[in-house]
Amino acid sequence: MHFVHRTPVADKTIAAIATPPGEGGIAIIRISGSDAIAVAAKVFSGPVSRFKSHTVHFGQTVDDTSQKIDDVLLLVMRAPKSFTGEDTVEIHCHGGRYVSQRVLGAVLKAGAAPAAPGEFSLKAFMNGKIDLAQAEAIQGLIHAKNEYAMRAAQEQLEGVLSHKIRSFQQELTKTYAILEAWVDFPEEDLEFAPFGEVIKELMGIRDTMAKLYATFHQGRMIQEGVQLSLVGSPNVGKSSLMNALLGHERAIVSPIAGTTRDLVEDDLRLSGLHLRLIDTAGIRETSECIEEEGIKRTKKAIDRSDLILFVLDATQEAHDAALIEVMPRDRCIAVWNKMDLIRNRPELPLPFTHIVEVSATTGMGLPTLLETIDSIIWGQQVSAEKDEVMLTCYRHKESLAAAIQAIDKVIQGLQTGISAEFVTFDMREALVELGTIIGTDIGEDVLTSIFSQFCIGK
Ligand SMILES: Nc1nc2c(ncn2[C@@H]2O[C@H](COP(=O)(O)OP(=O)(O)OP(=O)(O)O)[C@@H](O)[C@H]2O)c(=O)[nH]1
Ligand SMILES: [Mg+2]
Repeated sequence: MHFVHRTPVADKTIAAIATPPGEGGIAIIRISGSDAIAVAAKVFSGPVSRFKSHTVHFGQTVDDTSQKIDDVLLLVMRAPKSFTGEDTVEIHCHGGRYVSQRVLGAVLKAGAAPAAPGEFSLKAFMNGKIDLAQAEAIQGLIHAKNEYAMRAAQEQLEGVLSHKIRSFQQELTKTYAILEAWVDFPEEDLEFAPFGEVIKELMGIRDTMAKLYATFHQGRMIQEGVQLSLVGSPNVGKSSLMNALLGHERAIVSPIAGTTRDLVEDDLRLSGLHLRLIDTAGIRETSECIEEEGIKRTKKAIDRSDLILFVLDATQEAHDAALIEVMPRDRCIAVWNKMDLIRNRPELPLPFTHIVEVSATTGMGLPTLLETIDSIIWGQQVSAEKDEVMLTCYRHKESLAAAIQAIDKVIQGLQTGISAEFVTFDMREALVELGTIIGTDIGEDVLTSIFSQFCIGK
């Protein structure tokens, strides 16, 4: 079993503009590698090689003809106390695109290679400063759209997820060793590890892993936002409700049934979360091709929605029973609209847990609707565990699922008395899958694909 990082890539001094493109107060050019100090010395007016680690210096950057480019601040961070674990120099220049490109140009001319996307983080990973899950958390942090996404990414960066994965690895390794002993000494009476105990232990670990797995849906919603679709028959007031929730006239509203033909999308923030609202075409039997296409899109939107507001017109007696039937019950709120026009809504039994009465016109009932949305997103079980570590990355989820599956096979194998060799094979599989999450057992191709999704300069 090898839980060690691979050997670092061939040492190469790299440089990139680490700040976003465009104009700003300052831009930062980052240089990392064993030649970082020497490269910086060639483009800076002061004696960089004599600068102490973690100090800041004012001076000028110059090109290879000693022409001044810009007044800058230069930061030196010597190995191993830097993000990458290598000698690192940061040059803070004025934030114009041209100025920063000129400084970077001088740095490259002085001997640094242009950094590939994510190469600084890759170096940090290769040098053992962070593991893979932590490296990915940096991306999560950069792309965080809300408070929860930021917190989840920070926890992952601090190693909370990695710690959990490592504890799974450690516990499974113990069992793996016992299984190996069974393979090597099948005739021995292994009293130190009764069969039933081993199975019980494995089931316990499996359950904890499954709990972590279950956080993915929540984690993804936090990370990417919640998709919320407004669905219903024509003219029930879906577009009106969309506009009322947004607080502005986003979608066209009219008394003509079939007004909305395409999906209309907009963003809404709700208690720190990012909601993607989608207004859809009213669903009804139709022979008109444009409307038919709209309805097809509506059905797709239902499939990819985290939550659906199923809107019903409270002034109508007849409702589409077939539509009610196909609504996914576990993620649907029935919304009786136009309650300003009548006193009591129809006595229609609906198969949904959440039923709310509103008026898109007067705004009545909207606060209750928002509270209901909020409570479903956070769910009873989740609000209690808001601080628990959460899976936010698809790659981690896939690996964890594969690990759980492998453990299931181990448990099954033990229960049916399959040969110990097969069981240890599956056990090894589970450990490898866990390893891929934090990067202890991972191929170069996977690494390249992960880090290439990073921004240049990170
Ligand atoms: N009185 C009242 N009228 C409403 C309310 N909500 C919507 N309406 C009216 O109902 C009609 C249809 O509203 P829309 O929002 O266009 O309905 P829709 O569900 O988007 O309709 P389609 O896009 O055709 O499927 C419009 O005339 C709205 O003004 C409400 O809460 N109260
Ligand atoms: Mg509409």
